Amino acid sequence: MAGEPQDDCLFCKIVAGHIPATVVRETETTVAFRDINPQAPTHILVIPKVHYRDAAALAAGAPEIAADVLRETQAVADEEKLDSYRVVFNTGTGAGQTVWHAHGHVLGGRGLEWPPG
Ligand code: D5M
Repeated sequence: MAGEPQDDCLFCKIVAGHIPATVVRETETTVAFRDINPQAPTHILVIPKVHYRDAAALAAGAPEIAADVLRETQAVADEEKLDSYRVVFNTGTGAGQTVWHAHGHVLGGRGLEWPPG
């Protein structure tokens, strides 16, 4: 069921503490941790504790938690002292989504080109 932890979900396992992660922030509804394969000096993932397959499903099913995730991207940027940064929600295989638990990438600490690849 949407929102319920999934046994086969990597990020649900991080939320449960069953897989280690470098957690930088945690709230009642979200966890932020460093990406294992960083694409910038700062590359942090902000995820909801509840399981939704992508950001759109999260926004539809739990809009208040989607707002929490967005607020946390700013909190992460503040903690990392980023005045410019990018938030990316890869949605769908063609966009590069590989983990099917909603997550926002916070990228910063270097110049970021536009358009992205
Ligand atoms: O982003 C999924 C991201 O998740 C990708 O940048 C790697 C990251 N990842 C995968 N496993 C881990 C663990 N164990 N810790 C931290 N980060 C991880 P996507 O947008 O789905 O491609």
